[in-house]
Amino acid sequence: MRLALQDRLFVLTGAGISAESGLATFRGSGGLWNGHRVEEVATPEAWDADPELVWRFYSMRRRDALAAQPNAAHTALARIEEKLGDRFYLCTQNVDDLHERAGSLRIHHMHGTLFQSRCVRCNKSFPDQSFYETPDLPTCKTCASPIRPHIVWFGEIPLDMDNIYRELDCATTLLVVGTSGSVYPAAGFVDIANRRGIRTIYIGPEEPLNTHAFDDIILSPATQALPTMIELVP
Ligand code: BJW
Ligand code: ZN
Repeated sequence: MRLALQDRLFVLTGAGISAESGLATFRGSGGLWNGHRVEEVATPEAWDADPELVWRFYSMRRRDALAAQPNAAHTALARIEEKLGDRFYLCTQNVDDLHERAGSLRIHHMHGTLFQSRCVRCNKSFPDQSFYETPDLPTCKTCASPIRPHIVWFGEIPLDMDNIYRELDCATTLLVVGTSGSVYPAAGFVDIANRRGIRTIYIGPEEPLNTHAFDDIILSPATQALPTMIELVP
């Protein structure tokens, strides 16, 4: 992936980039949590049926993310951003904060963030690192409605799609790292890139579902492939 001075890089990351930091992927060996598939805990229906279960899931995710450290792949992307400045844009599906802790600045969490919550009625998000693991769930100080994780569940619209599409529209290379290509709209970014005729590259140890859509597939863990790319960026 040698870049020229005028190139603009759009990076999409998924759970695979945090796998080597010890955070479980969604569709990796056996799925995720206490026998629950992600579709059972990451939906508005799950929230309506059992908010306590959903909060226990996200409390565990907060605990795991707080204990994890950024790895060489997160750091490599931050180094590439240092070189490219505003010609770099990182869109992550991940809700952990490992990209930020590695130094990434131009980053957007399209599926929300673990360390914010919001009132279901007022809709205003706020920083929150608490664990809610008892039936005594949090409520809004203003309107007393339930507080939910600031996460985009299935059937909800990912955050700030307009800006994502604007960035995709002016990118010259799309680099996708560690995502199975099974969840839309992120899995469709490569099709948008192809319609624009820009270069598309995938990095991960196994082929994603949309593998046919990429120009190049680098079958390698992110911590091995990404650090070697720093020198290819002017
Ligand atoms: C490594 C590695 C290493 C391992 N190095 N790599 C039918 C057709 C098309 C679409 C739909 C449909 N029915 C419904 C839909 C829409 C739906 C959808 O896509 N469903 C599919 C299941 C089909 N999507 C939605 O509902 C989305 N909203 C939407 O579409 O709104 C409409 C709209 C869109 C746009 C504009 C206007 C309107 C919302 C999706 C929300 C997803 N939410 C979740 C959970 C919340 C976050 C959380 O709790 O963390 O987000 S689901 C879960 O999947 C999570 C992830 O961000 C997301 C993607 O998973 P990811 O990252 O790909 O992880 P894995 O586990 O699948 O893959 C890991 C990869 O890493 C693997 O490939 C490994 O090989 C690799 N790997 N080690 C590099 N060391
Ligand atoms: Zn409220």
